[in-house]
Amino acid sequence: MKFSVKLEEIAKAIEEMRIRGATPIARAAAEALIIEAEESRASTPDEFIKEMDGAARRLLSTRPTAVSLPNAVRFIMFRVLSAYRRGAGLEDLRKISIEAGREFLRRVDEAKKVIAKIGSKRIVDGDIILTHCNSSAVIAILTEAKRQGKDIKVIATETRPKFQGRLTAMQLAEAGIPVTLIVDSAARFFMKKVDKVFVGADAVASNGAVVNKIGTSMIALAAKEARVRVFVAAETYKFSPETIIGELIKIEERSPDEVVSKEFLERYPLVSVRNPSFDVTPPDYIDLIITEKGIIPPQAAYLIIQSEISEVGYDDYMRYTTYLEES
Ligand code: RI2
Repeated sequence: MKFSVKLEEIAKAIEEMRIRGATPIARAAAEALIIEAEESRASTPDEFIKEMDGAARRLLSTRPTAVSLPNAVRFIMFRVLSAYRRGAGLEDLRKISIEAGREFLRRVDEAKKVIAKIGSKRIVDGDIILTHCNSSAVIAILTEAKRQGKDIKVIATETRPKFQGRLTAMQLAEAGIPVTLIVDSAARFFMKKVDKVFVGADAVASNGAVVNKIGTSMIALAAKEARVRVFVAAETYKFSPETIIGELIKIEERSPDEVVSKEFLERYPLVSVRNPSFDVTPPDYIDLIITEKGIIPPQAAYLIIQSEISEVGYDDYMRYTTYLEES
């Protein structure tokens, strides 16, 4: 076996969406790599790297769209691989992996707090806010606004086919925020009553396009028509470095079983089902992106990616991806 049973369990949970949401997925990946390093029985640096690499690849194979996942893996693996190339010993490699994982988790938690603070400033007393799917970043912003004493109401789409909108409704209700749950196709019907749209992101491209739960782009379209502003809450680790060299973000397509039963499809062989999990909202339909580094217009996404990369240097940042492609 190339990696541990525990890592396989986490990978399966991500695949089956028992762990879901771009940030929880990234956190789980970092935690999985920490556990792998802590519990590794490798007896040489080569063995250790092989095991960590196997673990990283398994995690990367789980869900293709949320860029937070490869960014988490890359954050840890390029540090480990750089140390390996410098000739670090087994215990140093283990320590570096664990420390890098913990550092990533610290950044994630800090980013969430800062985004909640910055985002909540955009909400005023009496706002009716529409949200789609279940974004932990958006929930953090809304609950922070409530904590500040702002009287807000939320309209939450149920988010077919997995109904993550019900989670949103539950979480907001628990925070004391009144929520109206609507079917996805009612978004335009209610848009006249909405003051602001807040959604999360699974990935942000260098041109400011936002990849988020399927249906987001239709909501953004309806919001533009109704002159309602659209805010996207996205930590900087959701920005895709590959998009600056023209790579496209892969849109996950999930099983038809999430939409209709197997029996239905067997009974009607002429019926097929398509189930893309995400869509792309062009930058023209987004007013602002809220990151932990500040609020930016979508057109400034390129600068966020550049500053992320320049923290460590482009070559190092890309090294792990290149490494994967080479081997
Ligand atoms: P946070 C989710 O994807 C939704 O699309 C949500 O908007 C996005 O991740 C961001 O979530 P899925 O895993 O990182 O439900 O803000 O397919 O929690």
